[in-house]
Amino acid sequence: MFTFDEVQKQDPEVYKTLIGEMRRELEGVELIASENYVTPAVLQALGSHFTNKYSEGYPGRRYYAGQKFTDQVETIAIERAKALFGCDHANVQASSGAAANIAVYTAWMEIGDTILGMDLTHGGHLTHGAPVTHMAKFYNFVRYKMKDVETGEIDYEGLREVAKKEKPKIILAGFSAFPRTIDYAAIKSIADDVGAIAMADMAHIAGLIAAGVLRNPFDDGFEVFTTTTHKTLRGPRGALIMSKGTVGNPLKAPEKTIENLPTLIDRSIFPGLQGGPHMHQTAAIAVALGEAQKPEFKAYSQQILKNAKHMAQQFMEKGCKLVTNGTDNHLMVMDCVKSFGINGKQTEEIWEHININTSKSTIPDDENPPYKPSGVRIGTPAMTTRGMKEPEIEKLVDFMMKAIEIRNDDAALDTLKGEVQEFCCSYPVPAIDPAAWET
Ligand code: DSN
Repeated sequence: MFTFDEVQKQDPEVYKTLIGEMRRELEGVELIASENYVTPAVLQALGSHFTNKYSEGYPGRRYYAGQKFTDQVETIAIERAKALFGCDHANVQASSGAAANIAVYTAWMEIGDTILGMDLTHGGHLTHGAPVTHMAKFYNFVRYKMKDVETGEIDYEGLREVAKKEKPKIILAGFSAFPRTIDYAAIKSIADDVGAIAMADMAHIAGLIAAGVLRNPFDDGFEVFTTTTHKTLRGPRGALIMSKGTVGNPLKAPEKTIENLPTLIDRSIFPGLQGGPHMHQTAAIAVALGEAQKPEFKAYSQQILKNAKHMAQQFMEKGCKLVTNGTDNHLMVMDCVKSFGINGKQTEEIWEHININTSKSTIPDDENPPYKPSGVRIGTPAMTTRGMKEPEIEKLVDFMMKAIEIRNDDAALDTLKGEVQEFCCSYPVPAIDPAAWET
């Protein structure tokens, strides 16, 4: 059993929050597309003594003494990432996804350079140039969109024309709320046409790519691939930056060539952006990448996709409107205004009332603001980790549709919440045992 007995003795105030979170996770349904539950092994590595260590630099070239085991564990993480994704180099030190993306931008571009990325309301990510980010002040982000929001098709020929006009240094393929597949070969050919590098931010689907159930952008010639490690990859919070090229001496600033990308990226993370890497996080990433190499992870990833497709189908059969009318990956975006006549925030709150967590989301060219957008994003990775398959997915959809129907009756919602709780408690969460709070 995973316990916090030392925290309990020393700090009851914090202990209450740790137990509260464990209990919330077990008693609720997690449909936030970017969340997952780590295994006990990942959690133990994350809680390890590596948190005590400063390790600026990279294996074999550190600025502090005492790096025998940090070097070993970071090398394990790097080699596993390279083997899983099929690349020449992996940097495993970025503290999270935003830092990973910023490190690539600063490695490859000069201030004022242009980057093409997907529009936020069409599924792109904040770090792909949303005007509220600091990066949007330093670089010229030009956004592209879906050509047809009913199918999710991207206008690649339109993108080629924009690229010819804007002359970007990077063309970015990636998303946090796009339910369809991207034609990486088309993006790569546009990048080649205009002398840009092709960069993939696969944070949401990296686990599915590692498992071989979704296409790998490296197979279409992409030069750089960033991802967080805590979504479908089911590791701790953290990130990977992977690239083509040859690792050089990180102490010397190299020329900006594709061959030098590994060194440019390593230098961009440290000393460019971060100081001491989080070695406990690196150890946990190494463990998670080891798990992702196992056949069970492929079966898990296949089931994520089946569950998402089934859930999308169920919602649509019940009259809900999904952006692009379905999904090819682990997530879907529901237009709540069209489905229920209420916005995404209201929908999220109704489902939260019955212990089902989703995340409000903009829909393409949303007329509503991001804090009260028209949609909700729903994903299946976490509940698939708990062993749910198609029949359980149907039950979840029934709970959600029922909640919408009885949304104005708090007492009825409370009763439904009890049913949800009872249902999901029979699907264990790794490393959570009710005995932790029952004793
Ligand atoms: N917050 C993550 C997500 O939910 O997609 C991405 O940064």
